Amino acid sequence: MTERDWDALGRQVTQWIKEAGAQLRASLSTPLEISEKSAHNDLVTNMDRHIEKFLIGKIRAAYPEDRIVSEEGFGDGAVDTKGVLWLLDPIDGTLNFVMQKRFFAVSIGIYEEGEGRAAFIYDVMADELFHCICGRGAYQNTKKLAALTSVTIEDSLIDLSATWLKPNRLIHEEIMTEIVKRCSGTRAYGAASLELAYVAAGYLDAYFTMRLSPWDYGAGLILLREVGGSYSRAEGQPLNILSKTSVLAARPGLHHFIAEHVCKQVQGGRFIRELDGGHNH
Ligand code: 2AM
Ligand code: CA
Repeated sequence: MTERDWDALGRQVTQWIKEAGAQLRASLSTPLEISEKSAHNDLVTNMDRHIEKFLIGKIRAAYPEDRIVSEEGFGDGAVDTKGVLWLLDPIDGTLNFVMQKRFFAVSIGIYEEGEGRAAFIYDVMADELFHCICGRGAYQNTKKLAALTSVTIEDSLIDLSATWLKPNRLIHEEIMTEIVKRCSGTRAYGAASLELAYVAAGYLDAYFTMRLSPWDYGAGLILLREVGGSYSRAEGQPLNILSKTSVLAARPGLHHFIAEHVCKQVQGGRFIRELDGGHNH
């Protein structure tokens, strides 16, 4: 196996992702074709499919041996992490794309033999690219991100959707109540890749969600690790990058604190149900 030129790959992917972003911005002034997937708020548009095909075309032409796991199903749908694996979401935050026309991203995470190697998360409307080649530091456009330091629960800003605080089938609605009461504030943006990038950039101290797929978190977790952040499933167990899973991502000490809190709640009889159904294709 020849060693890959990751710097060259970084330049290529940056160019592709910005081109995808330009197409997405242009599409906002034309009518979108929108259809529902699993629910009325789980949408897919013609642009999700178009951008996925566009990026897969570029990846396949440059790296024909690599495999791709992507949301709209034009990838390979890998069942293992052998070789180089691209986790690709053409539009992360499709509901935002459709309803707000902002705060959505193109997300690309690249793993080699299961290890994160490079990540690219492009906030299309802000023209802001969070990126890293592992071992060389993480960046927000040209600004290098600082290593994450610790914070107390009282001084933390936590990203948590209200979905997980009302009755639902995945988590007892009161598990996070104490955390919400003690922290400085909560936020929810509706685009997992950007929310993970915000934890990596220190804009948020933690992100907690019960239901993400590999293409949603693949790039974000790589970026987070590069700045010394921690991540796991909700109760702190290691996360398998090909599974549908809960994700808890945070500054290191805070991650431990929240995971421990969740464990105690579960031991006290409150439930968590992991989807863990593997990827969709
Ligand atoms: P998506 O826009 O690519 O579907 C919304 O809180 C965040 O969770 C988005 O990043 C969204 O990604 C992701 N998500 C994953 N599975 C979802 C689902 N079944 N319904 C809604 N959002 C989902
Ligand atoms: Ca998507």
